[in-house]
Amino acid sequence: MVLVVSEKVREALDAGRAVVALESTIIAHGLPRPRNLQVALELEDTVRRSGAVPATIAVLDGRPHVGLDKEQLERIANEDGIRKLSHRDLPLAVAAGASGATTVSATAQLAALAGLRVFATGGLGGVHREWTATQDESADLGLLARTRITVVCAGVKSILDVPATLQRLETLGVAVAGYGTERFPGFYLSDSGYPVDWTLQTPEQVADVMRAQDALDAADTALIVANPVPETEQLDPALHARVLADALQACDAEGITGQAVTPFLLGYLVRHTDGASLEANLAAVRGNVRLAARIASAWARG
Ligand code: PSU
Ligand code: MN
Repeated sequence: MVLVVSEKVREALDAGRAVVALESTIIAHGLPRPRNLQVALELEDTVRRSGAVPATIAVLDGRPHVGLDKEQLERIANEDGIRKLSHRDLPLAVAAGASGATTVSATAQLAALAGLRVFATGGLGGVHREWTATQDESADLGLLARTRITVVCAGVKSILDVPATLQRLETLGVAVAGYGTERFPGFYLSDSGYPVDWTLQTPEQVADVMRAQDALDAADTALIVANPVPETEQLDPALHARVLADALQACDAEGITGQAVTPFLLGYLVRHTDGASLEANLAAVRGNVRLAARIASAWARG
């Protein structure tokens, strides 16, 4: 098999211990250097301190890795030419011997292939505003509609069309639950302005849903656990609204399309909020990683 599973991850899986998958696009393309490497190391540490084994996923020299060591994380954070790989890019990158960071869709696919069940990220991709003109819908959604994995996220990125994304998730049959909230979180914001139909309160309840998914033996779909950033750490909603409107305009004016759209918008927000959006993004990711470790532990306890 072309997949390289690190020894630590392999041992944990064999022993039935908790493992949390982490994506690498946020490191290579979602966060500025040098903060990105610090964050990558910090997130892995958070998983360990929460009693689980971290498995950051990326492709290096054509080999998909589940679990990276420090040098490999450094390559993803600092090497020039690290591509952004969604799941459709994986065979192309493998055959070309290329290196790339994996998005939610590619990470979820590789994690499931390695036998991992719990995955933490910041915000999912989804339906972009202007969808009627661009047809830009993240490949994250389609992949989660056919992959049995639990994704802990702070909702979908607020740069997106949130209600359209929620509708797509419903149409695709992907389960969504708020964690400790009846509101769908808004990535940088605790509340996107839209409700969720289901609320879970404990990691054990999440694990119960995962077991029910398996017991029902229906099509392999994901479970999205939407975990809001604490209100005290969210981005000021008024600032968010103002800068986001400018960012969308700039994206359009500069003719940015395809894979470049999301990194452009996230970068614009960081620069025009004096870094406040970065802090809110990190607060969200940290909370998701901690919760994912607790869910993985509840799942491993059986
Ligand atoms: N969450 C973050 N920052 C990010 C991403 C998620 O906090 O940069 C990445 C994820 O890898 C997600 C990707 O899959 O953005 C979506 O990109 P696109 O819209 O091009 O599908
Ligand atoms: Mn896109």
